[in-house]
Amino acid sequence: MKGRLISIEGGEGAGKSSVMGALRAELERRGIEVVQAREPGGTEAGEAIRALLLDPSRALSAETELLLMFASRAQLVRELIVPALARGAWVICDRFSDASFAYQGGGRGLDGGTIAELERWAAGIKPDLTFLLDVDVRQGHARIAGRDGERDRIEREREDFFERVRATYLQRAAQEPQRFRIIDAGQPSDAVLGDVLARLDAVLAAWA
Ligand code: Z5A
Repeated sequence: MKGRLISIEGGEGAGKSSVMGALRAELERRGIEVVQAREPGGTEAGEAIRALLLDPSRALSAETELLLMFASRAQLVRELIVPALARGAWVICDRFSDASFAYQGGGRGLDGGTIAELERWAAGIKPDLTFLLDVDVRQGHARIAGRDGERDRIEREREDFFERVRATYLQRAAQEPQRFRIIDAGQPSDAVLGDVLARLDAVLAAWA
């Protein structure tokens, strides 16, 4: 593969949207073709799966939820990510497989070995670089509390669920320090974006 895959992870209200925008602008400034995606979703089939996954009126088992996350991912990888990487584009993805380890593994308590097997079989690729936007659960929640519209199926989970999600993300980052960059996302936006771009600069220098 000629391109690179960069994922952005974190809990609710971590600020992934603005980080995605800043990364895209910086990479394009350097003359790199950027393709942006989100999970679950990012393809026509994936967006249909997303609607099912987030619909608060659905009662899904944890196993169904996990399989649907990977169904969406399998489609995204084959339809969008691999073709983009093959032609040399860089893909920045709002969440990838680490989210399944964090939410379905840490949050729901599903077996990490099963998730790793699905990652190998259904996704087949891992990000080259992952920014983990780490924010206190209550602080992140407060940021999105004022949003219009009802909360989706996963946002309705209790605080302890999101504490386990956060802990699992941090555990994964500790296990793979060469891939992860942990960003203190509790800071004001300007500081968060500054940290992300500084870390990106260092990684690009190492990859050059
Ligand atoms: N999920 C899963 O369970 N398993 C999987 O494998 C995958 C996903 C791939 C996707 O829904 C849900 O699916 C998600 C995980 C689960 N569920 N949850 N909960 P989504 O894409 O709709 O949800 P999200 O990814 O959590 O998005 P979010 O809550 O919107 O988070 P965000 O994108 O990081 O937030 P934001 O839109 O960038 O910022 C939120 C607000 O905070 C906004 O008003 C900003 O202006 C404000 N903000 C951001 N940064 C700051 C700072 N630094 N200071 C002050 N205010 C800030």
